[in-house]
Amino acid sequence: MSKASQQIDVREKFYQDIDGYNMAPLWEVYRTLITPSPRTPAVPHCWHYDDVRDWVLRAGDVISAREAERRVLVLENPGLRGQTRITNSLYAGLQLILPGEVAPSHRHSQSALRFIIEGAGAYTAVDGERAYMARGDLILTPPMTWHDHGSHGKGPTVWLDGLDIPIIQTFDASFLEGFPEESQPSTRLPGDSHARYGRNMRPFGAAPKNASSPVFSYPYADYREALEKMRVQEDWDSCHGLKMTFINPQTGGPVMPTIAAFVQLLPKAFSTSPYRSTDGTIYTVVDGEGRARVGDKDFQLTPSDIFVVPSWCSLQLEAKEDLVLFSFSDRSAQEKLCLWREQRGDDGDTL
Ligand code: 1HN
Repeated sequence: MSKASQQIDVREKFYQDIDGYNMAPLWEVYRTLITPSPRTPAVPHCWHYDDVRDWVLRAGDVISAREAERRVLVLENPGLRGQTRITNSLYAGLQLILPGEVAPSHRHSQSALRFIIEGAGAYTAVDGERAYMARGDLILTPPMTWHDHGSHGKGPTVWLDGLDIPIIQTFDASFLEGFPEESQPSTRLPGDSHARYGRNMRPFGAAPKNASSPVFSYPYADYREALEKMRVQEDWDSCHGLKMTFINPQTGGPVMPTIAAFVQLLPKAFSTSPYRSTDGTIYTVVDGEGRARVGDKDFQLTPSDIFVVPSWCSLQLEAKEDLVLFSFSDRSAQEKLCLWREQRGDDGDTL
């Protein structure tokens, strides 16, 4: 037997011996743990809304919102099947509420956002205030805020949910409580939080409280108008077009402690330079048509399509028509942990 194979035998025996003591050799896994750049099992993927819409609506035939608590079809990354996640750190799903239904009130440690895809007349109530939903609106339910959903509408309402479930799992820090009643009482008028915090003022004497925004509804009409006003200036970023971060007006920082949300406009025929960053990002098409090249995959984009760009995977976008994209990621958490990095393809780097 060669010296090398003898040594392997000795090692295998050693590993078996220490295994009984719940110990393992670092050197066998070291290079997979600490990599020179991010490696993720998540892969680029696109859920074309035309393909999945019917399944979401058919979920309404198999279970009620009340029984399901939340009637959601989870968008599972093909590289992470069975793990209830779209990236390693974030969960996403498509939730359905039908007329007259209620998704009962609860609160939990997880941060959640909703991006409304279709429907009218549904609402989310957050800590006593209702926000009515329209296509393209962003609604937040920050950690430990009571929230329930309901609909007075005529047809189905569907939205994209984004939560930091895997992050909370990593920290083993999950708490969930049910509200004593199915729907929480309305203790504030709709628009109350916007009146207090959403007009470049804040209540006199009120100090910033925490890392979550006190404004929890960001209507499509507002941000679209802002984008249209700004586009006249034509100061396009070569990697992002015209991109805005939704902020917590108390801090100027991202909307929630772990999740950041963005919207961007690319004018017709605009093509971005490749770009990558450490925050795996979920995008959905608000308006327009185009194409996304994500790593070595190509996605044709039409309204309400959802695609995922894993960490450190390059993204290049093309707008066939004026293209408006909403996106969210864990950038908020990564920046707090001093982890976030980016690389721009227009700096001469090849991505
Ligand atoms: C949740 O609370 C909602 O409030 C949606 O709509 C999806 C997935 C896992 C855990 C809690 C919601 C969720 C969730």
